[in-house]
Amino acid sequence: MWWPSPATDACWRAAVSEPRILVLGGTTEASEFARRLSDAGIAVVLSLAGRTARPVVPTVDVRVGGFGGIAGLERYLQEAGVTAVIDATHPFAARMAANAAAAATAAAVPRLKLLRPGWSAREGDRWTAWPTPTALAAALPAGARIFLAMGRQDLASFAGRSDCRFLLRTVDPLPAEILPAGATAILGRGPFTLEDEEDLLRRHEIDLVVSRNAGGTGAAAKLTAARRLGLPVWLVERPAPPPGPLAATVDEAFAWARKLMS
Ligand code: 3Y8
Ligand code: NAP
Repeated sequence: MWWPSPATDACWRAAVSEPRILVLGGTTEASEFARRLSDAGIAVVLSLAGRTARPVVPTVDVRVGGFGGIAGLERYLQEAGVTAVIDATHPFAARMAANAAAAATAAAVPRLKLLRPGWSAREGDRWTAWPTPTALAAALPAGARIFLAMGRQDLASFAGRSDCRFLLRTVDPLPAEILPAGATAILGRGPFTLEDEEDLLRRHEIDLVVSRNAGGTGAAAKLTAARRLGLPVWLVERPAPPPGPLAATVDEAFAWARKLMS
């Protein structure tokens, strides 16, 4: 499905009132949702921030990079004739979520947040929830060997804990200067397998797994591996989403989009 430039778009929009959906992506669900819309013959563009060097995305139209704040996104919605926005960004992409809600309101375009449920502890789990990475970092047991599976954005919170030994996982290589002292850095993007996660925790003799409560399946294997090895898991709780309609699954989001277009 081609995605006309705003310049040619005005006349095309005048001719047809074809639905065009903007999916704010960067998650497994966003990619699956965009693929299903495209397979149904609906014009869709999947938007990424450009945080990774080589994103893995479905064969749909993709745009990469920020919009330029709320005003930039509002302008994009109007110029590209977007008829609906699905914010399917990661639960911790709070600024994008807030901007999408404000810009969609300003442009009078319907918006839905596709927000997968958080992970919940089950029998055998030893989980502790924390409100912020800073509070979590301050409470880490001295000298612990920590698997830090939170990417790079909150690394500064752990800089002061040089008494801990960190195993860090990011999608792209980290600049040496932001690596906590004594840390081991590995690369990885989901989805991860249970066997690989268990092997990783054993090989590095991890005492404690630290993550964000991202939910979903792509990064859940480490939690099962921790349970099987009897390891504690500390999770940073997710921020509240902006007010407005929510979908917990791709099916729910698809039904919402279908209803809008009927
Ligand atoms: C650029 C797109 C897929 C999508 C994979 C999902 C799972 C892995 C959970 C761990 C935790 C982490 C991180 C994570 C999750 C999926 C999914 C999800 C956590 C990609 C992607 C982009 C990003 C950005 C990246 C951040 C980082 C966060 C790694 C693509 C792979 C740790 C978040 O190295 C970096 O600079 C990474 C930056 C933002 C958070 C951070 O603070 O560092 N995601 N992740 C998106 C864009 O440009 O808009 O590259 O293909 C998407 C995925 N991230 O099925 O292929 O279901 O969403 N991503 C966290 O939860 O704490 C990994 O390692 O166990
Ligand atoms: P964020 O802090 O909420 O957003 C910061 C700025 O990045 C936004 O204001 C926007 O810039 C730009 N941006 C974010 N997501 C975008 C998207 N999908 N398309 C276009 N621009 C986007 O976001 P973040 O936490 O850095 O996450 C960035 C991306 O990585 C998102 O796509 C998210 O889904 C993905 N991701 C994040 C995490 C995580 O842990 N945060 C995990 C997995 C995937 P402008 O203001 O210029 O528009």
